[in-house]
Amino acid sequence: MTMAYHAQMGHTGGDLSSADILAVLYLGGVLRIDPAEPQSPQRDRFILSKGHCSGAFYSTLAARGFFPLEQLKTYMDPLSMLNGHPDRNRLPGVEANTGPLGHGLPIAVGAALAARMRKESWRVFALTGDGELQEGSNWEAAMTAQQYGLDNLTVIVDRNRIQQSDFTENTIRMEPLAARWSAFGFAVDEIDGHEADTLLSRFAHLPIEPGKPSCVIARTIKGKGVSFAENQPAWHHGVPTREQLAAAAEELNIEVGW
Ligand SMILES: Cc1ncc(C[n+]2csc(CCOP(=O)(O)OP(=O)(O)O)c2C)c(N)n1
Ligand SMILES: [Mg+2]
Repeated sequence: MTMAYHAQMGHTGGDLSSADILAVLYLGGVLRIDPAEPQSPQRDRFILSKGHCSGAFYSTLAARGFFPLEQLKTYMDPLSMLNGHPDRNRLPGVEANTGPLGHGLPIAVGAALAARMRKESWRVFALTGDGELQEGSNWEAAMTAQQYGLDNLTVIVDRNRIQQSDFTENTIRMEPLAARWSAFGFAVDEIDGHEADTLLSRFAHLPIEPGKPSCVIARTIKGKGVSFAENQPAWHHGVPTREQLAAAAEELNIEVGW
């Protein structure tokens, strides 16, 4: 919220819906990564397919030690390493340039297939939005993952039920989402995307089913943690006023960063 306030841009709703998932993956010890060696060949690959939620992603990478927290102040500045959408050529820890929806999962499937062909044990995780899944390319990628039995791949869906301007079910209906993933050959689990323990124990036991790619549908709330932003389509790219930033910090019981 502080970054969006200073940049006067951002995708705060989806940042907040995915923050707990990102925190568990990066700070809960799920991803086998080392910020001191971001290009280690054996690392797990995480791809933020919903690349517009770079604010939450950069905060998480900084908290994990990929770059100094201080650098978050450059969010969206001209020539900053912290673009509105992640850039792997600029920022350590970023595996793929994302932002155009529907591209991250296809890249993740290619990476998982590469690991399989090389007989490597690293794993691939992709975090997608639920509106994003209206892009047909995701389902082409899903069919490919099924074809090759890529059980080294986990798709996490941030199921906040809101896309850019409205609820998903008013736009292009996504349900029955779990049944769809299952029909596309994935082993599926649907869990609370804000419960750290639930997320941790789910990610500690992957794949969900040997021989199949995994899909974790994380039920989330867009704008989670900030009452006036929760479940409000307008907060998809909402930018707080100084007063709203202060109110959000008070609700979250944290200091405004700067
Ligand atoms: C191909 C493409 N079309 C449109 C956009 C503009 N856009 C950015 S975010 C967004 C909505 C995404 O909704 P969802 O996937 O549900 O993300 P979340 O709710 O997690 O923010 C849209 C349409 C885009 N980034 N890429
Ligand atoms: Mg959404």
